[in-house]
Amino acid sequence: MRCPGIGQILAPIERTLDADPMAYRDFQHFLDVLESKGELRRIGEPVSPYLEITEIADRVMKSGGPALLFENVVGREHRLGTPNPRSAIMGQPSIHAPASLQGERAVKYDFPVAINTMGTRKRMSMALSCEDFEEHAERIAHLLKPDVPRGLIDKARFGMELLKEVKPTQPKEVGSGICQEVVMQGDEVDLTKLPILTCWPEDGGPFVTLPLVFTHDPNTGKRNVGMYRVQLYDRNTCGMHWQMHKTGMRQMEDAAAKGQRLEVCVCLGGDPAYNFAAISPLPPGIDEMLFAGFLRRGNVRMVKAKTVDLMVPADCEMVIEGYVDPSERRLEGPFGDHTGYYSLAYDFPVLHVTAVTMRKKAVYPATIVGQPPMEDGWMGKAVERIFFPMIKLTVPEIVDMNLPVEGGFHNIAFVSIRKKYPGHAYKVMNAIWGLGGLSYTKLVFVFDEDCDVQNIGEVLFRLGANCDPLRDTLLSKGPVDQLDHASLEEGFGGKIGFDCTHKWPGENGFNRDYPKLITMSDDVKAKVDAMWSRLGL
Ligand SMILES: Cc1cc2nc3c(=O)[nH]c(=O)nc-3n(C[C@H](O)[C@H](O)[C@H](O)COP(=O)(O)O)c2cc1C
Ligand SMILES: [Mn+2]
Repeated sequence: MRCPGIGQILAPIERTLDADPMAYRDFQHFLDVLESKGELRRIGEPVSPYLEITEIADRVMKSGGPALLFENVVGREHRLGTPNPRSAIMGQPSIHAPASLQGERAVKYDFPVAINTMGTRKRMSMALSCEDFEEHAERIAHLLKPDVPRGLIDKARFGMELLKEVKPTQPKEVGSGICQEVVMQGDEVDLTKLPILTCWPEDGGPFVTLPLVFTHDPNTGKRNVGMYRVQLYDRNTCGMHWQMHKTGMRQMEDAAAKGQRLEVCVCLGGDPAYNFAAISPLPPGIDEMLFAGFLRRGNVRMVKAKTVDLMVPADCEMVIEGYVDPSERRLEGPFGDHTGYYSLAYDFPVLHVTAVTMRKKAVYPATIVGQPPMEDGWMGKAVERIFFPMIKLTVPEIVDMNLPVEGGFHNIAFVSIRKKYPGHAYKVMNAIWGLGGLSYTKLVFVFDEDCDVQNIGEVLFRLGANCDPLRDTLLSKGPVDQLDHASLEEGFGGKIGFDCTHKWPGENGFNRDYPKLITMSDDVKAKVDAMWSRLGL
């Protein structure tokens, strides 16, 4: 009998790996799936992208309602112009929300607006092609900490599992894509034709709120994708809001050092996994499109942009191509932000648009941010859960973690730890202040492992009961979210950690007996468990 060659053994496996992903073909496929599961509502009522979509979406987001597809978007021409930096300061009248709309032309937009597509745990999970987004946390944990395989068969199986997880993640270049069915260049470019939302009354103008901003590192050529809002200034000029700590800003500075412009593609839509990849705090140098491929279990297909040397996902609804000149700045904002306040207007880089490409019958994807909870709260929760295994890799004593949605992404962290030595809580606080996106956290609360940090009632009980503010706090300082309006300076400010663990004898000057938490003994609990059904309670 002839033994099959390795090629023959691998061939069927290769075929399965190359098979079409289970992921969405494109954004409208995702909308179809949402609708078929009763998760999307079409709205035929005429509604304006100027504030009205926000008011409807805000009510629906706050009550855990469905995704919305506004099919009849009408309004007045976009109000554009130089924003007034003072208009977002409390009590100042705004020049952007004139009481009268007289004299402005009515517009019927050609594009439906989709919003709140990821606004519940279920839809955020659907956006990541899974039943619940914890599944991706488990996949990552498995990749990071595989059980050491023993024996040849186990090793081979583990190799196959690894291959299956990693192989489909490489982005793949293709010759054409729906995102370029329609191409507008030069004078044909007119972004005011898009139903870009003016979200809140004091906003400095319309803003693209779900943008996937593609750039290349001018030194290494490596791709970056970040979600940085884009303000519409006029038909082909926009504000580019990459903040001081973000990769887009780094790459623009590197381009400046080389005396170059930085080319940019702002993509909208595509598999919703791209949104998640763009906001993910990936380790430096990890390609967001590779990560998106991992999430959707199928490679992202990329096409060459028309006027810049960048690749964009073929399945996008729309692509705005252009460049940023690092020497140029323009007032950006104010913008009703995820902090729940208007972020004030500041100078930011300017995006000059060279082309807009889109599919025929494109849908415009959007979100709004504002006082939590909002749709982005679920995006943030998914980040917290999916990246938790990576945090545990560096700080393994962390048992669980909760960044409450009310604290924005950066204000508050509740962390439980397996305490093993005096001062352990302080080690963990400092670790958090040194970890990627977590480093912006202003208030860190550290608890013993038996505290359920997902339960705010328990958190408050332990905080109040175990903390002496004089002894059990640590003041520190460091980078904070650039949007934080309360910090000492823009992007820099104070931090405080609370040690809410039980104190050990001698720890940090504690020299009394520490009392025990009241709990019932196990044998009595078991006895009561056994009689419980008879008690009729
Ligand atoms: C809805 C939403 C809007 C965001 N807007 C901005 C923004 O305008 N500017 C910014 O710097 N970061 C913004 N972020 C956060 C970044 O997308 C996030 O920090 C991302 O990880 C940055 O990627 P980078 O590390 O490649 O720069 C936003 C996040 C979300 C969820
Ligand atoms: Mn990045």
